[in-house]
Amino acid sequence: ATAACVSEEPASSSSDSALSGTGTGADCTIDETVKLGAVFSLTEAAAFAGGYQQEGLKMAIDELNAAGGIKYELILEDDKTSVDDSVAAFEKLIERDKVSAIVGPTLSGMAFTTYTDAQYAGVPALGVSTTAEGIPEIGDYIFRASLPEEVALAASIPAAKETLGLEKVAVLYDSADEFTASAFNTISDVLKEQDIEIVVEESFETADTEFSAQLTKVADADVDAVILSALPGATVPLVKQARDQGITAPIVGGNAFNSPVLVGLLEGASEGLIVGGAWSAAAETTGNAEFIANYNELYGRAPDQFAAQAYTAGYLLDQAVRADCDANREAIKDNLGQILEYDSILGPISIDEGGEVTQEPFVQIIRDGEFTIL
Ligand code: 1QQ
Repeated sequence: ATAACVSEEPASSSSDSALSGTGTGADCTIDETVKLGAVFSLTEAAAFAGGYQQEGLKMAIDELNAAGGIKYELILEDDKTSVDDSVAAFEKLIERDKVSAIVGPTLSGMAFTTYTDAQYAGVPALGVSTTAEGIPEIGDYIFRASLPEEVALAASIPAAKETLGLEKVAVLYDSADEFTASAFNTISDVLKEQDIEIVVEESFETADTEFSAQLTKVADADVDAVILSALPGATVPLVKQARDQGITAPIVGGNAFNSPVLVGLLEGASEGLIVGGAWSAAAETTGNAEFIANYNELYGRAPDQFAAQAYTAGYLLDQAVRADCDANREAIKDNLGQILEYDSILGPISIDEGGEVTQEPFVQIIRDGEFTIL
């Protein structure tokens, strides 16, 4: 972000000459191993995304190391979907490992705390799934290669309106999580713009498993669609219970829905779900087919959006390092905010000085258990 938005100025920034090399761009050579940290939720509630993120990022780092000139070492930490563990992981990477930059964490709910620490320490952090409002504004060391939920919903709701002819909808949201609560604000704004009436508005909390009170109101209202802002933990029982209660209305959601794990857990109940997100297996973006094939070969499963974004982050960091052939924190910070139209598997992507990403969202519908572009 611009100086005016910086919440805390970095304490100090030291420069290690061994981390700056010779040559530029593809010809950059750096003698010292460049340490990159990653903090993902590899266990507990957000592991549905963290597992893919670790795989995607590792794959990118291996490819970059094979390309030569710069040797990256990836130091990976599990935050166990907990704010305290996420803070401890950032602290370890910053103080002990002295990494040049950090990728992650998985959830916005953790990023609001960990990014304040990274900003204070002067360590660039690049989010790959932190979609809530206000993330890049935390400071000038904070970036994201993660489609903001606002952008995903601003695409998925109009697309759903066009496909389904929406007039009256129910909005159900998790009011306890920072990402889902922030998305609820966006949903309300987009519905208003689109002249779609909210006839039921109900909230619940992240760990809830029983939704009959909210769903009875939805069933009584005869809505054209249900707009849902939830993490997969609540989405799965909620959608299943909705179908069991005889609610057949299509369900529309954002980034968190763009997950094969979710589709698997929902079984047949995922049919017709409409999702807005950062990546599609069906997108004909540069390198996408090759990425999918290589990923399948390496991990024995298909990648998802979270893998694709983490993979892209590896390349964006490499671009930022190569720009001045300098892997010091300060140089990475300066150059991450100058990425103009990088042609990625997510499509053309840019990151501005304020740390915000610009890319086209993909709206998909789940048909026969598969994501198809709408
Ligand atoms: C956020 C998200 C989550 C759904 C990522 C897994 O978008 O917390 O911002």
